[in-house]
Amino acid sequence: MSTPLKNDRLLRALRREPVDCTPVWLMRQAGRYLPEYRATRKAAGSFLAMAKTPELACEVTLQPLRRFPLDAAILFSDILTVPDAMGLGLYFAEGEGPKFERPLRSAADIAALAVPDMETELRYVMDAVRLIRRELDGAVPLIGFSGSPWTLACYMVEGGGSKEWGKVKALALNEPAAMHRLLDTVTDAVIAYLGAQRAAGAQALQVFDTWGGTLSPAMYREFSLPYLIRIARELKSAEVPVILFGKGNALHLDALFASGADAIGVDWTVTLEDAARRNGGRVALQGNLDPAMLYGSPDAVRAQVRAVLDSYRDGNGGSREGHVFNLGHGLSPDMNPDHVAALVDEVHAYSAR
Ligand code: 1CP
Repeated sequence: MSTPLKNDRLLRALRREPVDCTPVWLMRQAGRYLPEYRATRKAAGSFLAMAKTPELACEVTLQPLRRFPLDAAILFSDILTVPDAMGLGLYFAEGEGPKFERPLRSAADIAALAVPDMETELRYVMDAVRLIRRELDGAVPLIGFSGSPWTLACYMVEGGGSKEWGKVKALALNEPAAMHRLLDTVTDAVIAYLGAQRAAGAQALQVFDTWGGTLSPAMYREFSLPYLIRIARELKSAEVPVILFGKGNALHLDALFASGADAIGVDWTVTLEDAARRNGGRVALQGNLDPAMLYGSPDAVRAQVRAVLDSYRDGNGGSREGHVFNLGHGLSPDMNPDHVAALVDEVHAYSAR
């Protein structure tokens, strides 16, 4: 368990310590853009069978690392495992994305929710973390993750993905006490879930607030931010850094920098120069290449990578320390693995000091 890391760039950058080059990992680095992922998924029969079988989750976690010299592995799982374990019944309708059999429909549904037991109901996740750590054998750190309370509540109330998130926003407006009760229970579950992943061997933790940016500023400050802050504070530790990623969080960076998290992940709607300047060296920054840039040629991808690296340096007093390179959101199934290879190579080559 305590094998020293052969590559600790990610953890050093998250602590804002010097590194030989900027570390890089990619959101959804395991996924359908890789033919080997599609083959494993086909053999498993479904996404959920893959996620719930530790050997398969381990296999797909390691697939992108065999292709690219990435500086971290991210647990292959999903944010919706937690509501599934809370009894909502996660399933995937073919070609439709995740859905719940029993979405939350009333204050009574919310009052009946309980924090699941991590080593029974979510044991398959913890077993996957332990197995991946063993298989990685210290090559790179393993990142564990969870959805943010607001983002999980979105799916739990809607029963699936949505364009408008009308049901969950109506609940927040019409029954704010019930909404806060839901967010409180989910926050307890997220803290227990991330704490259990850490105990099982996760070496960094990321919270995905994918839908926080759909809220108006006042609603974000009421329904997303306070719960992110509670997670960051309660999981604060010297060894295992916490990254808060939020799509569309640019408006709230000052509050996030003061949240207690070790690092803030940003999307591409803010320049890293601006974000780094506002940060003033308080936390590490992660991001923020627009994933659509991967549709460009490998040379175009390389130029965009250099621009992101330089933007961070320009806002950080001329220094590249404290930056973890990533996309501003996840890779898509139709992206070309050769372009991903160019991205990873350029990050390391151009940022080498
Ligand atoms: O068909 C398939 O093979 C399933 C596609 C898929 C994959 C590859 C889903 C269903 N989940 C995942 C894996 C996944 N999900 C990871 C693996 C680790 C990695 O990054 O390599 C992670 C971190 C997630 C997290 C996740 N799931 C988020 C937050 C991050 C983000 O992308 O914003 C969200 C919102 C989900 C919900 C979800 N699960 C799956 C899909 C297709 C979705 C999105 C649905 C929607 O758009 O509402």
